[in-house]
Amino acid sequence: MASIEEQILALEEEIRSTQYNKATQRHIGRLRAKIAVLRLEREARAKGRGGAVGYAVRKSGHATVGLVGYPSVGKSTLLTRMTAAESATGAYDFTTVSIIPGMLRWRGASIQILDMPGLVPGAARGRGRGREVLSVVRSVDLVLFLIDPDHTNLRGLVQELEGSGVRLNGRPPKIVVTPSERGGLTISSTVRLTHLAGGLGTDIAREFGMHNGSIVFREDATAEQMIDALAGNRVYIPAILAVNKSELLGPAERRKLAAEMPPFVPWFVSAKTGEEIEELIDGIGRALRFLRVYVKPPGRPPDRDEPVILRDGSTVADLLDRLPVDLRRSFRAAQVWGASARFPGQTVGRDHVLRDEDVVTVVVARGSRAPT
Ligand SMILES: Nc1nc2c(ncn2[C@@H]2O[C@H](COP(=O)(O)OP(=O)(O)OP(=O)(O)O)[C@@H](O)[C@H]2O)c(=O)[nH]1
Ligand SMILES: [Mg+2]
Repeated sequence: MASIEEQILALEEEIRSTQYNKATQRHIGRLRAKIAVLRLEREARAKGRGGAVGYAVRKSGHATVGLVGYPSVGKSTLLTRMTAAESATGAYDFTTVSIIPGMLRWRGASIQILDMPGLVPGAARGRGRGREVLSVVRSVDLVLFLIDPDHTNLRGLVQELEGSGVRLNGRPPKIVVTPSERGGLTISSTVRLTHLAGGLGTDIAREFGMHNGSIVFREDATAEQMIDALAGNRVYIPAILAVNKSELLGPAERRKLAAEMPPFVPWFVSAKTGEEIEELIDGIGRALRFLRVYVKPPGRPPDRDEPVILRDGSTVADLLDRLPVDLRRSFRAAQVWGASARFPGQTVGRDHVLRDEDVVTVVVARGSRAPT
């Protein structure tokens, strides 16, 4: 019996050598599902051996960014340039043996940047501390890919991340999977499924050992998306790209490189000269989609100097988590002014989704002390 690794490689080779068309769609979809299942098994075994512990990285700040790139592209030098961290840099590969955090301030938010060991091809299979690095990548809020003129294979980096269950710049598919003990399998959808026709949906569920329960599609999902929903351990992380050592590149070389990178639009930076570093920091800040929310004590103007920094999609409940505990306990409602309010001073509950620059007053239960 071939090892898990050999089985995965054989299936990947089979996919590569099969022409994709209507006749082979179902077969290829099933092969993809088999690979996904084998990868889950590989992860489970690595965990059993204690191989996927990863680094203990203490997160701090309002968001965490992971610097991902091949060895020697200048990750550590860039981190030092952007932050106050002292990260070892050297002319040799693999100077970073552990993960070095640095801190960055951007419009009132503090952003933690993690300098990680360079990724090598095969990282997802555990090469060169790859598994540890990838387990940290899974926990970041933004991936900053860094390439340089000698290491331009962005696709290779993306594939290592994808292979470990990271989905870049995407969102979870609208598929609800509910396994059960018996009763058979029902697959239903609110839209026509054009990618999973001809029994492929059932085949994929079978590969995952799902014979009972329901799978409901709320979008015209691909086989890959269905596999993601069934695997269940996917993380969805935004990503941006910078090209380091850009002082070595002329305008024509930059244009040529940029043309290979879509959908990414790279920043051309130089950790050595400082070129475009401020612009990159600004790009990082914007990609993290922070919200600044101002708390307004009743009957007084909002505190414009000290916004509460939240992330896009945050609710009143997330805001309360940042406020003193007695406010959280005696919370009765919130009043909101700004982009998220239907009218100024709208009364909302904990689930209300806030927007940037909102002003919020916490209304406390009668008898509690008014917030100060
Ligand atoms: N020309 C040029 N060299 C740079 C630049 N940034 C870094 N370097 C050099 O590139 C080499 C590698 O830099 P590091 O910062 O150690 O690279 P790294 O990506 O952290 O490497 P690992 O930690 O081994 O993965 C060093 O010799 C740096 O001086 C740059 O903008 N321009
Ligand atoms: Mg380094």
